[in-house]
Amino acid sequence: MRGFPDLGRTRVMGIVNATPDSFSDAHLGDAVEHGLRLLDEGADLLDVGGESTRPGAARVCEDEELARVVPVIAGLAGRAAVSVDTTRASVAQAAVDAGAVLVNDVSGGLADPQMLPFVAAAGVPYVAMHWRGHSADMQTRAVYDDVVAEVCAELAARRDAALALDVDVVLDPGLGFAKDADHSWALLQRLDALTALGRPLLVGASRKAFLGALLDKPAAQRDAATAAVTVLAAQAGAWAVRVHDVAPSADAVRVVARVGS
Ligand code: PMM
Repeated sequence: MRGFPDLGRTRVMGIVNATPDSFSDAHLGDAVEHGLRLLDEGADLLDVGGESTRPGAARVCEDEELARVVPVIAGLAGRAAVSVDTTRASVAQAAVDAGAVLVNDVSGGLADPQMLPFVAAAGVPYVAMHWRGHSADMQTRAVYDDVVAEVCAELAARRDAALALDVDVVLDPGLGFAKDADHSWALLQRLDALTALGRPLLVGASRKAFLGALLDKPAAQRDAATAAVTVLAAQAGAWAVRVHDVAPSADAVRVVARVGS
């Protein structure tokens, strides 16, 4: 991965949601301070997003998304490796201009045809997540005969589209996106099938509903389960995990690395 030397362990990406309506934690006014706290707790990079992607969420307009993320990225870049969580090429462009070194696109390039050409031209690494449509109605697309095979095939297509433009691409199964709880568990069971796609893997399970459904716990009480998923991801050789509560995952990836995966 260009710009991301091997650390000998899974990276921890700390989530900085510059949104008023994220499902489990929102930081509009204090996003930079929140990001710096996550760095202190051991985050290797910070993922700044301005558009909530929780199931059912309505889209924010481009101007609003830009107004939310650009100042936060500018405030964190230089102090941290920052990624931008966006499906819009225009927002990715403004974020990279403000210092972002990675573009995290939950649509894997499907929402905006300009996204892959932009990251190719900019030469920034790119996360392509498995996606079947915007959050407003994505759960109607949670229909699979074989979720592991279908997610792998759809991600392979996004991988090939990125590689055709020489984009350094990370793949992500998109837990909870157009997936019910059983689909997310099935994918976690088969992280080997995802790493077999031959690209670095990012896993985002943090505080998601499938953890809450298992444990009957609200989002604020799902951090221990999130750390358990971090262990599974690290053991599977994931490149990074994307989490709200950084400290437990920062410890977990070091424990797994010490034992050897
Ligand atoms: N999940 C969310 C947002 N962005 N990006 C990637 N690459 N993978 C994910 O699983 C993912 C993501 C939703 O969670 P949030 O609203 O807490 O940020």
